Formats: sequence, C-alpha cells, structure tokens
Amino acid sequence: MTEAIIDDLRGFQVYDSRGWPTLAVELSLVSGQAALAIVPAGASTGSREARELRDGGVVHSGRGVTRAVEAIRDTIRPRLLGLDASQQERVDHTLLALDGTDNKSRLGSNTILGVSLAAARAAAQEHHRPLYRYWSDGADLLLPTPQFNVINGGLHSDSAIPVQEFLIIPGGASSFAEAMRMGTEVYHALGSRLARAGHRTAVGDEGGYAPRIEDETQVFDLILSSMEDAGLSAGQDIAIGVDVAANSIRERNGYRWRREYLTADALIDRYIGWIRQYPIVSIEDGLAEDDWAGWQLLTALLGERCQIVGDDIFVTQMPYVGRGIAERSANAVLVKLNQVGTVTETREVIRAARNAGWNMVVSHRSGETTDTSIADFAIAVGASQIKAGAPARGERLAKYNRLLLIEAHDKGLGFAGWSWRHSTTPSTD
Ligand code: 2PG
Ligand code: MG
Repeated sequence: MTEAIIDDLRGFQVYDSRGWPTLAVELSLVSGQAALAIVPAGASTGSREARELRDGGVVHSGRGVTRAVEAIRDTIRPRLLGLDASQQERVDHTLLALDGTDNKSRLGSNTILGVSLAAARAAAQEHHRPLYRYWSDGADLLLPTPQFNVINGGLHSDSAIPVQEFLIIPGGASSFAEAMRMGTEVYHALGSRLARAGHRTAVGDEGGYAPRIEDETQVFDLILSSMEDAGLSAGQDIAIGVDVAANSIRERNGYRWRREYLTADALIDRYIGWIRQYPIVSIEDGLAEDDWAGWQLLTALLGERCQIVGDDIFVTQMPYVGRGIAERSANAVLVKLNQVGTVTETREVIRAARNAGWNMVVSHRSGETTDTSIADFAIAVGASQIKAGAPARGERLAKYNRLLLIEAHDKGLGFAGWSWRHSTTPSTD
C-alpha cells in the first residue's frame, strides 16, 4: 500500500448548526493531498461520554474551542508529522497515549476525533478510494435505512413534548432514493397537517417540527395520517421509531412525564401500550443510562418485536456495550463517533455488536455541520440504519445527499430496507 505520510495538521474554530463553536481539522500529506474533518456536538449527552475540550470562561458561554486548536498545534502535531495516515490504529493509539486519561479529558474527544477523521479522509484520498470503500473491511456493503426525525421534543426544541425524537423509518423502500422520497413526502404532509390544525411549524435542532402538543398519542396519530396522505402503508412501507432520551426525564428512581411521576415499570407499560396501537419498530433510550434493570426488563418484554436501541447507556464505549450484550440490555446500539473519540475504538464497538447479532444505527449529533463522514462510516461498517435528522436543514441533508450520490454512482451496493426488523407484521395483540 502506498504510504500517506502526514506533512501538516491544523485545527480551526468554526461553528455548528446551533451557532456554537466547534473544531475543524485540516490534515495534509507529503503527496499534497489535504483533507478536512469537522466534529459535531450533542445536547442530550450521556454522563459517561468522552469529554470535549472547551475553553470555559465567558466568551461563547465557555464553549470556545481555541484550547483544542492549541492542543493540535502544540501537542498532537509534533507527534503526528511523519506518521502514515493509512495506519489508522497507529494514529489513534498515538492520540490516546498523548491524552493519557480514561475519558479524553486532557486533549478532548472533539480534538481527538477531528484528527482521527481527518487522517482517514486524507488516507482515502491518497489511495483514490471513496471513504466508505477505503473504510470497509470487505463485508457486503449496504446503504443504511434512514431514520428521519420529524418531530423534535425533549432538549432539542421548546415543544415541551417529553419524547425527544419521533422518527419515521421507510424500510419498505427498495432503494435509498425511494426511502428519501417516502421520508420527504411524509415530512411535507406532516407540515401541512400541523399548519391546518393551527400548530406552529417551526422546526427544532434536527429539522423536525416542534409543535406544542400535550399528548404523544396525538403526535403518533398525526404521523400515521401523514403517512396515509403520502399514499404509504404504515407498518409496511414505513414505520415509526422514537428516541425518548430518558436521561432527560429521569427523576430520583423513576421518570418525570409531564405532570406524572412514573416508575420504570409504568414507563415500560406505556411503551407496550404504544406498540399495541402503533407500528413502532424502534425505541431508543426508553430508559435512563443508570437504569440497567429497567433496560433488561424492557428488552425481555419487547425485544422480540421491537428494536431496543441503547445510546446514552452505552455511549459507544466497549465496557458498557459489553455489559449490555452480557445482560441482554438491548438488541441494538446507537453509534456516535464523538461519544468515544476515535475511529479505532468505534470499530471495536461495531465488532462486538456485530458478533452479538445486534443492529447498529450510526448517528449524527444535534449540533452538526456539513461533514458527511458518518454516511460513509455507516456503509463501511455494515450498519443497517443511519439517523441524521429530518429531511430538512443543510447539515442533515448533507449526510442523506451523500448517500444518494453514493447509490447513484456505485451500483454494487444494496439497500438495507427492513432486513434488520424484528417483526415485520404489525402487532395485533
Ligand atoms: C440522540 C442525539 C442525536 P444529541 O440523543 O440520539 O439525535 O442527540 O446529539 O443531542 O445527544
Ligand atoms: Mg439518543
């Protein structure tokens, strides 16, 4: 393999989709190839996520990343110049050794991920391979089924709906392009319905609508009607998913659901009720990150017919994913590169999940940029799904459009569709 020797490396403070500072990393090779990576940031974060390096102080409410830029210049650059960017593990282990902490608190997960991704991009270019092919480990490549977030609640909007994300999942499509058509048609039908019903149609952080609706069953009904408006069969062509992001509603040992206080059992009962009534195929973070017993119960009761996805509980880190596999806490993992920090560590999680027969959903963050690495990553690691927000707003469409263009150019790729679904017939009991 040709070598991709790192010649220069530089960080910059740029801004994300919420107008907060974030880090861009430019990495160039001796050959003259140069690549750029920009890192995202979450709002509903797990407490065990690797730590970002932020400036603190008053400017940008403490969220500046000039210290990350300096860490690249003073600490990382001197050690990385001359290394081969195609040796991803070596690059990543060098970064981890320089950091030397358990949670990346010295250099920051944002700093480390920016460099790790920029190295991968530069190496792919040097080898004249699209990133998803460069990253692939030889498995059959599939375009992931999109999960479009069409209603934003929780910490992602001021809608006051406790559920953070209502997702529509067009797994009955035969191609990614058809999935986009279904997703956008339902999104537009939903916008019209909300407007007709006198709800506001302002959107939240991920491009989904943020209406003020008291009862989540009303949201499910609106989504179902919008699927009908678009001429789609709910449960067959397209289904529903939710990300409850239950960390945000955790209160003492239970959960705060608007005016009610619910135990984990009562919350799980509520989910069972939803699943009986609606074609819901995926529940993410139905319980909080510390509620391991609740997760086990949820998976035992619903895991046969529903995808149970762990995000904040696993934070894309091996010890937690390993425990989840051993304890059957879920049957799918949400994959966010910036929860752990390097491409190499994320791949370890992917390997473990794949060996356990778990589904994988590669995910954006609520604070995003036009960086499209996750689209390529999802294909390369064989993730059956990708979650990148509504089919609206440039930073969300950047990922979906990247997948559309890959599908158009590369006829060797299939589409995941419902291949990952636990039960393909709507439940009637
Ligand atoms: C989530 C993500 C992305 P955030 O909870 O799954 O939708 O949100 O980036 O705010 O953690
Ligand atoms: Mg989540």
